Amino acid sequence: MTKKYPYIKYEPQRLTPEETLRRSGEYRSFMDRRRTVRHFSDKPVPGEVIENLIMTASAAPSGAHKQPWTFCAVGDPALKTEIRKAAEQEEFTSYHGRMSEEWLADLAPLGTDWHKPFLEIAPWLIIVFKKAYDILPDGTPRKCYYVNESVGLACGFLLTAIHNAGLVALTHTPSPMNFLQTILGRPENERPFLLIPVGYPAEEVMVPDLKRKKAGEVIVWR
Ligand code: IYR
Repeated sequence: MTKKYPYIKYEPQRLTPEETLRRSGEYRSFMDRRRTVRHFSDKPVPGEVIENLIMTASAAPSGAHKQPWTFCAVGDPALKTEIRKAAEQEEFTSYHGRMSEEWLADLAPLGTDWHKPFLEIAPWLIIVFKKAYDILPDGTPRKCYYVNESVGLACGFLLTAIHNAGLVALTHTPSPMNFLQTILGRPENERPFLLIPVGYPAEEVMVPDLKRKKAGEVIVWR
């Protein structure tokens, strides 16, 4: 069979039903232990680890396989300080008027405010950019599809990889975050999507006492 766009053979894992049940349960417990963490250690994390995490994220599916993402890995202390200053400026304005009373009340249990020390303490900041469109080497613009869905999936892969590596992360969304495009010198087609500090957890870590929804609240069987 000749095809214009040939397929290659794929060898998926083939598990017994027992293995499938066991592994799905183990992974459920493993992921249930993941928590968003705001208290980082400044213990270094090798760039090689960060590359592994990012390339795991980059293995996510994407619309028409456009892989419409760029991950900026920031380890330079001066750049982290610059990002912290700019983020805190925006966050100060948000917490003092831009966010609604309802929003502030919803955030109260999380104990967040405009101070963002983790942006300097965490050894790495991964800034995920989404590509609104692609630019070919000759400058021609090319469309990307389902960009938010694709980049959201990549971020999900990234968070699970971080958890699997014994590291912690925070999905931080300073808003608005156009300053990241400027500070990091990214091109016009790249828009900041998520800022993810990554590192080892601090000696003592406190997290809010949140409850996850039960199966009956999130699953509808038909
Ligand atoms: N971006 C702000 C506010 C914030 C918003 C949501 I929605 C959160 O779940 C947590 C925080 C901040 O990072 O503090």
